[in-house]
Amino acid sequence: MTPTITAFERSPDGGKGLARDMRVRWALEEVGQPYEVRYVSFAAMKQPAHRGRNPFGQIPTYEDGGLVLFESGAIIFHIAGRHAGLLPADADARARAIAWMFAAVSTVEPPILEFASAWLFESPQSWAAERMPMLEERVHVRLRDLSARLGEAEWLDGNFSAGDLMMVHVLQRLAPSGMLAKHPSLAAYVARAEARPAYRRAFAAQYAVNAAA
Ligand code: GTB
Repeated sequence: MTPTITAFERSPDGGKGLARDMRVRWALEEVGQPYEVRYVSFAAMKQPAHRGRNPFGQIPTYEDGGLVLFESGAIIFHIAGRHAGLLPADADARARAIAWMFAAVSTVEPPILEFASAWLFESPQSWAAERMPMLEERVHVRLRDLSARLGEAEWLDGNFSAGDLMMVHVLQRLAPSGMLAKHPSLAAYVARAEARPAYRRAFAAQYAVNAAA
């Protein structure tokens, strides 16, 4: 059965890969699984039909037969569990790759989201200029540690995995800020991932829809 995912009818970034359906498209491309996309407007996301897929009224979601999933990390974990290519066969290596998936969403992403939200929405506030350096430094702390662990390696733990996929997409959220450039090994890590054919196909698919809108 061909799975169906949901994505923004019109992505606020114009389809430049920042919305989280990109993670799911990318994972599906990595494993060679064709998929269909149901495009939803902001209004439709909050309607009962979509809340049945995601109680928080958000994208992405994933449907396959009777299975309906939300949360990009859970969706990627599900895809990686059912197809070869995103998680190692060796049990210990698999556990480490899964740890990187969690690290991406629960250790690295929170300060990035805090920073990105402040940058986008709080700048008119009188206190914003005082708060931003603190938020920026919290991001740099994580990036320095991640960069130290990555070292000269191509990927976080052996071959490219779902852990890299999640981490790269989390880091890409910093692209508009230019902060990643201060960590050249991470910038190169992201660029390596973006050069993957599966990433390029996923990006092109998301971009095409938004360019046509
Ligand atoms: N934890 C959930 C997951 O990982 O699946 C978070 C899902 C989520 O944040 N979804 C966002 C959403 O549906 C889209 S991805 N927002 C609509 C709403 O809440 O009403 C976040 C996102 C949106 C837009 C950009 N952008 O344009 O740059 C980047 C990221």
